[in-house]
Amino acid sequence: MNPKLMPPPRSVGLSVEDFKQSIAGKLFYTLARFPEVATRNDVYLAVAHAVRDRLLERWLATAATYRDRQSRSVCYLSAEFLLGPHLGNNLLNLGVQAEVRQALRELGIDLDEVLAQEEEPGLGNGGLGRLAACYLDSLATLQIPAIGYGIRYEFGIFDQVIRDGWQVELTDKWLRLGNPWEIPRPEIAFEVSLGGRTETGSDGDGNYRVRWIPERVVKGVAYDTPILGYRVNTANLLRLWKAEAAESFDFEAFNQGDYYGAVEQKLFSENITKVLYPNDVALQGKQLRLEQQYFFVSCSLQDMIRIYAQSGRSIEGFDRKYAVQLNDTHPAVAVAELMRLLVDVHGLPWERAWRITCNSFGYTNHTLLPEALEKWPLPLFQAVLPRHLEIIYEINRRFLDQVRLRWPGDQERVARLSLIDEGGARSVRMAHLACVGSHAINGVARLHSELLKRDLLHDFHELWPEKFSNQTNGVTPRRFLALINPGLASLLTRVLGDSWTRDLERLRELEPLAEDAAFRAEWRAVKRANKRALAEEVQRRAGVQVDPDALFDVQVKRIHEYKRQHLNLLHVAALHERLRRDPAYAAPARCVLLAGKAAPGYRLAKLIIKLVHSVAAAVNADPAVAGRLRMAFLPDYNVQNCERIFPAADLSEQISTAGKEASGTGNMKFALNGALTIGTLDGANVEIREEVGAENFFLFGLEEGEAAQLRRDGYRPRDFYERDPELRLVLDRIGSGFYSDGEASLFQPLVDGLLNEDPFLLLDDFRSYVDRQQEAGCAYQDTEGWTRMSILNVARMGRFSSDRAIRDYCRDIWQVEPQPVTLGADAERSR
Ligand code: F58
Repeated sequence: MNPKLMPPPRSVGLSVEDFKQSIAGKLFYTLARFPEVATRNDVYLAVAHAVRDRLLERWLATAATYRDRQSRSVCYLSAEFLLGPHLGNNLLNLGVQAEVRQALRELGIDLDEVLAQEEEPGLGNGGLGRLAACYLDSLATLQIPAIGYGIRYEFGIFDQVIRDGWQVELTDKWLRLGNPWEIPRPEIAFEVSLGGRTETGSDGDGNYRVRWIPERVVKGVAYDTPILGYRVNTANLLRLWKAEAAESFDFEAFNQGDYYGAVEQKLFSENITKVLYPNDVALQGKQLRLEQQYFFVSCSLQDMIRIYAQSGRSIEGFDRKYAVQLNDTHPAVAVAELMRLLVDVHGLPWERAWRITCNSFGYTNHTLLPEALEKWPLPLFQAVLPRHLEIIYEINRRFLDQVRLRWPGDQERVARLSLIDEGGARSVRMAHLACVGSHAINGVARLHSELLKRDLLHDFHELWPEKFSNQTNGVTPRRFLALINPGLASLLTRVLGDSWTRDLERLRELEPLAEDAAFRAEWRAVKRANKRALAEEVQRRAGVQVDPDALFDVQVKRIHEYKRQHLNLLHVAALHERLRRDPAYAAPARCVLLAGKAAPGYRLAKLIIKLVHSVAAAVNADPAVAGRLRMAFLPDYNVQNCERIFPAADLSEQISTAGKEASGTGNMKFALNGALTIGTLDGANVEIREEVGAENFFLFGLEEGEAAQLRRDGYRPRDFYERDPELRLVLDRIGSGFYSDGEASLFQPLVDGLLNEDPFLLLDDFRSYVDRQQEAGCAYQDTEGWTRMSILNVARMGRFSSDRAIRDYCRDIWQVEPQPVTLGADAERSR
């Protein structure tokens, strides 16, 4: 760069005065607004742009550092990144919260109002997308060269509103008021082919070549968002692709002057990145979804090759330059696409291309549920990606030769391992493609990784045990503690210093303080203030008044049968009845809170939301339990709304059927904010309980092995109903219209499902759950004891930082090293 064109350092300084000047300047020169007519959104945009300038400086320095050092980089391929609001997080990571608050105060503006103005990018469904966002935060904080690659959906996860207790979905128009955090890069664009057919022939040297003659071509344009690490100069890149019509595609020739046809083509092209599929588990084989996956994967791989080519090195070193991680199977078509690029486009022989491909990829599995495993019907795959299907057949042919060598004559094994499912309607198994094309395969919690090896990927594990590892999930302590719980954060910093934000194991030094009565009182005061803030929000957003001194019993996550929100409801109904019958019943006042979205086509999940509202209405209106039991559903659970929830919870509900939740990450966010867990031995709960100590965790329910045994023996849920009068009473009530103004049929499908099949074993676990809930209630009444447990929970959560997870990925799978970034001397001086 011409040094005369460098921005003057003061324009990106970090003092109060610098920010005042920048914000006023942005309002005028970027947004073209006089202060008198500026709306709240204008002010938000001005602040965001001022902060973004500071990120850009670090981002450019980071890019220059990586380029000069030719660093090995992580490329994290994910169809979802659930980032949450940027502004607050960037202020925290930049270390300028106080300065910007002060600058705004001097300008007569309240920072909290500005923060509330931001519309979050909801480009993910839940845990998987949020994990990707936590990992980006940790990669930048640990100064690891990394690029996140994904899709710039025009409409993210729908907004949830509740009408008459039912979920209604509204489109998420998150870009409506502009997105100041992204930088469009029209010059970084790639063509992506779709459909058509292939032709074989030979090149000038007589080599066999395949040519793909596509039916359609779309263009992917890069939109970049800087991801700043915590108190470091590293700002990594999140590059999301938007689909546009390809200019080079000759519409005139194809459409013979059909102008409207050409415009229609444009619309079809843009459709690819229009909307996020809002399903959290069950996948439908929709053509557009396959197109989305291929589109972003192809753009990303072409971009990696472009960046690498700038170093002037040969494509053969691709796998030394990049560690490419597949976040579940959604980007797994990358295995075939990299082969196509290396063989068809760059002319490498198959064997060399295959070695590069396998060395490059790692695959993370996030689910064991059969309905979530991606399979594409062959005719659909053939229609969208004809060349890739050929490549997959060739990968499969060579792979199955290996299988036959290892297990001669074992035809069943061959059928089980094949990339093609031949049973019924034939389909491509994406998890198998990911396993065969990766050198590393991991689950996301210890139990999950064991079950992967034992069940879902058993044959792959027998074949390649060395590929498998476990990488237990983690969450970023910056957003999920420092940012959302400033009260607790400042207490921690006062007693531990501030290093815990980067070294979460430091929390262990809290342990002795659990015995300090004065500290416990401070701890409670923080929790109490957080509960008061949540109580106000519950009143405002759900219209339910709750007492901040009650036990806050909270379950927030996607609504799904395996997560068993309805088990929670069975407990509430049981507790309701106990309190009605026995006014002296020994239990603290309890406030049960739920939140979460249901997939729009998932009828039973939507019925569970309706039941939450119906039970809440009955409980909240019953004078017999006034002041003792309350219940509310907070609509539109998202990253922003969780901010008030985790810091205020006393009891965290992690009650999935053992063996069904791969890890969970909400469980970590609650515990890190001082909630105790009531939970099953599922996902990462197992490891959380190990860390915090069995005596500080309310365990209930069958273990995974017992659940499997019960199913094998023939599970009869109705026996439990008949044997347990309390269970019978609550199920009868739900099924008889007690909670639905006498409309008995409303919840009948739910009750029938439980009595006849109960695939998630609620009725079996009900008794132990209710008993543990009662214990938790009693424990809460021992205020000092509860506080002690809360402190110990937080003190022992260090392991669940996403920093630990990322360090482990770097060591075990990626082999990448930190590359610290320094800012130019001028910029350093302006700090
Ligand atoms: C989640 N998966 C797991 N999938 O359910 C959870 O246990 C785990 O903690 C988390 O991943 C992170 O590892 C999940 O969120 C999705 O949302 C997919 C989105 C795309 C369609 C299929 C589900």
